[in-house]
Amino acid sequence: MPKRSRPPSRERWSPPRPDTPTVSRRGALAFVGGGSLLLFLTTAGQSADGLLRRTALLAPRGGPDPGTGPNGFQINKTARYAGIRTAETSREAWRLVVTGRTGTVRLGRDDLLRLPLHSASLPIACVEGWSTSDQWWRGVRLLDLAALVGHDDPPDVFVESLQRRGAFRHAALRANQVADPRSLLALYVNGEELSPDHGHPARVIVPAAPGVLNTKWVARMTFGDL
Ligand SMILES: Nc1nc2c(c(=O)[nH]1)N[C@H]1C(S)=C(S)[C@@H](COP(=O)(O)O)O[C@H]1N2
Ligand SMILES: [Mo]
Repeated sequence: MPKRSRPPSRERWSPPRPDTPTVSRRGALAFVGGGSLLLFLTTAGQSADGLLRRTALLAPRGGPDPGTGPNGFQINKTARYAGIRTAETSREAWRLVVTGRTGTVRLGRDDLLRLPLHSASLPIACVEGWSTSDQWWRGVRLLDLAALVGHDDPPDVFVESLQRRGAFRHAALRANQVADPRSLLALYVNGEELSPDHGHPARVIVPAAPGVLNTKWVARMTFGDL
């Protein structure tokens, strides 16, 4: 186990949080369509989320319909919930700080776009019990970012978000996850730039891993045991 890795199951130990507004909620509301049940659902606060997740039949999850939401599929935490400010995600302000064996590089969005871009069709599978169908991601391979800082043989990576608080603001990926050519720092999904709620300007997407490892609003990546 790498020093800083966090077991994915940690998600289950954390207290319930209000996922406001989740797409499941919106999907459910669209279905319910009005009346007192709607009022109850919108005012019940934290507990409503669990309730709505159990009424999963109301909000398509998985299967051919990826649900509704920005970029065409559902979200977990919104940018607003995570306290992400547009001033820090703008093209001018945002820099990805990548550290590894040979030092640190700072890459703006335009720098990333000059690197080879690759696509991968991958779902998001949350351990809370929902998953999307495959989404079409496009971005820079994690193994290419590792190579930029001197790791031709990809090591573990510790990924940190712009998000300042919350258990999911960082994640550790194992070397084999970094080495997978489908593992991306995604800049686009489904042919569009990532929406703020899906992690603009950049997020991690890796195959066959719990959604909690797909860190949104990435600010920093540290390769290897430093
Ligand atoms: N920074 C950050 N990244 C995050 C999270 C978060 O709360 N903060 N939630 C994670 C979890 S638990 C899941 S399931 C996915 C959901 O991605 P989506 O909201 O784009 O569907 O994002 C992951 N990345
Ligand atoms: Mo999740």
